[in-house]
Amino acid sequence: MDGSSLPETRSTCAYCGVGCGVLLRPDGAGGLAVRGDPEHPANRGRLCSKGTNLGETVGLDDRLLHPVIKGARADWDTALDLVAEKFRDTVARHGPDSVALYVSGQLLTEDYYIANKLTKGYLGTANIDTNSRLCMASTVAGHRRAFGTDTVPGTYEDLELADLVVLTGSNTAWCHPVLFQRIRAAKEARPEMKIVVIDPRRTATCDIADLHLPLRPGSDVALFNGLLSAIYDMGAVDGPFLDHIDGFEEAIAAASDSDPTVTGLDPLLLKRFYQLWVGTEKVVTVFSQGVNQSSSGADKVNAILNCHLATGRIGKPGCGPFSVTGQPNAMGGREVGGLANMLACHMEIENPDHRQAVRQFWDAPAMPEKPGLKAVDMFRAVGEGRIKALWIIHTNPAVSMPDADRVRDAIAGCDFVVVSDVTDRTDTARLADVLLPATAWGEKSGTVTNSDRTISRQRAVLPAPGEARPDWWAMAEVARRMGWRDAFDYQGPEEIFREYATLSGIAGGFGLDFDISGLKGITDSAYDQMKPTRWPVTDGRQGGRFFADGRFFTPSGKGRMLPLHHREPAAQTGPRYPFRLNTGRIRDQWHTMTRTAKSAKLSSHLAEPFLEIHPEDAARLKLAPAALVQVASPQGRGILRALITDRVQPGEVFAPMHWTAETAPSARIDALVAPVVDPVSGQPESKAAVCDVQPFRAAFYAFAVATERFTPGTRYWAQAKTAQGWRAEIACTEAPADWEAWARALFGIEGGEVQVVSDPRRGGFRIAFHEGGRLKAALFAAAEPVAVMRDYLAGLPGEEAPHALSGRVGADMPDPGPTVCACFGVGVNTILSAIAEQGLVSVDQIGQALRAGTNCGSCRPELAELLARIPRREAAE
Ligand SMILES: Nc1nc2c(c(=O)[nH]1)N[C@H]1C(S)=C(S)[C@@H](COP(=O)(O)OP(=O)(O)OC[C@H]3O[C@@H](n4cnc5c(=O)[nH]c(N)nc54)[C@H](O)[C@@H]3O)O[C@H]1N2
Ligand SMILES: Nc1nc2c(c(=O)[nH]1)N[C@H]1C(S)=C(S)[C@@H](COP(=O)(O)OP(=O)(O)OC[C@H]3O[C@@H](n4cnc5c(=O)[nH]c(N)nc54)[C@H](O)[C@@H]3O)O[C@H]1N2
Ligand code: SF4
Ligand SMILES: [Mo]
Repeated sequence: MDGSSLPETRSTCAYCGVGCGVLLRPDGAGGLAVRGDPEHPANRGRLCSKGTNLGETVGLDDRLLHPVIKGARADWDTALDLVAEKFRDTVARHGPDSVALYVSGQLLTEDYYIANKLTKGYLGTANIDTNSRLCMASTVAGHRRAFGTDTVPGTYEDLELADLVVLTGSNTAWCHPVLFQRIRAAKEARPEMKIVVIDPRRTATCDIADLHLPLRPGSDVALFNGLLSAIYDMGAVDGPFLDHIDGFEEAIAAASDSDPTVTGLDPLLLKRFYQLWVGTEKVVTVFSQGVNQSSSGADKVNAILNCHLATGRIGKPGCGPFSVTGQPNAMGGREVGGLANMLACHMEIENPDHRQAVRQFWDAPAMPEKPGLKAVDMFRAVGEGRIKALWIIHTNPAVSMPDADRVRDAIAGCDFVVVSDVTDRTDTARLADVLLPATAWGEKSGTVTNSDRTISRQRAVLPAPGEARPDWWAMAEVARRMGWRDAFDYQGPEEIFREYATLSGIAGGFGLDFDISGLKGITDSAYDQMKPTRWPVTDGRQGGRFFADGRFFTPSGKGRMLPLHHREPAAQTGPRYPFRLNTGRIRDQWHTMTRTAKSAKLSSHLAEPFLEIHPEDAARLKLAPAALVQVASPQGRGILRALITDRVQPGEVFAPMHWTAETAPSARIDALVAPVVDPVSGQPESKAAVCDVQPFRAAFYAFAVATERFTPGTRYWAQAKTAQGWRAEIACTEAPADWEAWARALFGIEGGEVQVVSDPRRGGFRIAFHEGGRLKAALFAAAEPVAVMRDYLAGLPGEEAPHALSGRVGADMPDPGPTVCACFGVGVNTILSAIAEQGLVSVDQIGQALRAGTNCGSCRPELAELLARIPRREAAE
């Protein structure tokens, strides 16, 4: 069938919590064309680089297509029977708390609902937690303390209506790129709108900032306590609104005790920020992981909420605190009660009335009375043998949990581990006793809720490959095999959704916020057609904002301000571990890379893990550019490429969270992060570990490209997909005696045409293998980090490339350099020379000349940085 004649289907992006609408057109041959949905309220047609390149990630390479038991192919019946039997036996022998589910903010709401019902209602344990514990738990705790429920008061429009947008602990440009584009566009339309970025690093987000506050890591409570004092001192308190707020006096007293100098910020800069905030009525404070992932995460959240409550700047157009969610259904998971300390629909496990109502509704045989184990404690219990059967669904904890080596070992040592994933190539899947193949994004169907409470449909447009099945189906099947036939007798996600909407009406009856009972009678076809819908949805109300009316969900009906005190991050730097280790995300990879790394385009932006380190520290450690460094913490160690930059402060280093044993085994950064948590929320402190940094001296360094995947297995390696094959960085502490034999073993090549250039005196060796005149593989090794044109070489495998061993393009052809624009594949060198040669002075002009930045716009901050690097003509003249 001609692909272009297939109709487009509306769906929602697979990745972040912005929740952009997409239009999908399958090409009939397994491929998928993707564009932004002009009608979706979250993005109005925009997409970022990850959304734009979704089509490159739906291929079936590396997919898990059938169940696996102990490494051997199995059928679904056998696998499901085994899971049911092991869970039943474990509960019978060791009690319900000896089993656990660890799930994900990327599950669809319907999957999530089943996971929660199975665990809390039927297995009779609250031991279900989610990777949202690593992500949103501090916000959930902060919201509940201040509002009585976990409610996001505002909507995305507020970001455009505000006169001041504060982005704190959020690299919005890379992590919520479409919101960033919306803010940028609003500022372009109303240049008087101000943007403040609060982040220890100078990130791409600072591109649109009027003010950047590079605070000391972990000092947000002091910063916002200072703001609260300024609000008070400058008479900006909203007196009438305070009638609806408890705790004002205590909060002010604590704030005035607070010392803002612990932020390390210039007092004048602080004052400018305070004056701007206090003097601007319409202010939105956006916060994300720089706030949440902290041993004082919940306090940081409440410090922000305090300021909005004191000024009554909440729930009104252009005003409010705004937690942006990370995962596509982080919000849905919170609604459905995925956290160990919640019940469904924002009801509370420790509230006997809530418990009784849910139990009755589910007709549940058993119901836990106290919260279950939170993620860090859960894996500790796994390690100690207290949890004996564990089901991990849609998350990769052997990489993403703090103290990841210990977590990996705990999973490996657990009696019975089930992993549901779309691939078996993950650090966690490799440890499973039973692997269950899940249908992936594009093949499955259900709902997700984004950061502004908008529920959108994900729709299936591709057939389920092999024996892959939806996650809800696998869980419901296990439940039925455990004897709960009627309670889990669902024919499809729409049935689950109706049940869930009905249950939410009970929550509404308790006066809670999350009530979508208006959708409880939704027909199959209405569910099929469902448009993006902001909750609540009841007979009386749909969507809108919360709290401007002063009505909160606490027992007193009042909002709560909290007295807060600054606490240092739990791990302290000292002579042994002098650096503060910050971690986070890069623009074009998603978490543990199981999907984005399938895209050559997304992999070309930053093809290797790195450690950002300040030039002064690099000079002290005698690090040459592109040196490798050994990073050690009390928990573990790693090897990364040094990226010397003043974007980080002296004494602080930053590493991405994305690389795994599959892609760069020495760069699993969570192996270095301590399992310290916020006592209120249980969220780990992923942003403030401590470490030592030392040069890593290798006997040789190499760069390799090949048409087929290869696994270097050396002390250091990092691999990435290219358009027609793979590329890798390699380093080893021992040079091989026979280079050619080593290279052949690396690539698994026996015969073939071979070219060799070797320079034994300087430790240099280059080898290329050709077949039928086309390059199959090439290795460039040297005693120092190899200087070759990597992005050019990455394009050669599969091509006729007789001169590959020169390592550089011929004089007549330019080297594009590392990709900046992932949509049109425009490299840094191409951009720099166009700027210089054509005298380009703006990002738009670069777009006109090269198309870079004109599609998704995710690279615009980097284009601006490149412009700044080249002196303008006027300046030069
Ligand atoms: N490209 C991409 N986008 C993503 C994801 C992805 O994997 N890749 N993941 C999604 C998910 S699940 C999430 S949760 C979000 C996360 O989105 P973000 O929270 O924006 O991303 P991070 O890079 O984790 O951290 C944000 C910033 O917090 C800063 N920070 C560190 N410590 C502090 C501190 O003490 N105070 C303050 N104020 N800031 C600090 C860091 O320097 C970092 O720049 O991104 C979502 N979007
Ligand atoms: N150091 C450090 N650590 C961090 C963070 C940090 O900033 N710094 N951030 C934390 C945060 S905010 C988050 S959200 C976590 C994310 O960490 P994880 O959740 O562990 O990361 P993902 O790579 O998103 O894992 C998702 C898994 O689900 C699989 N999968 C994809 N689609 C499906 C499907 O449809 N069904 C099933 N069953 N499986 C599927 C993928 O292949 C992958 O293995 O990391 C946390 N860890
Ligand atoms: S901002 Fe990008 S990753 Fe996030 S939902 Fe939109 S297109 Fe997807
Ligand atoms: Mo997250």
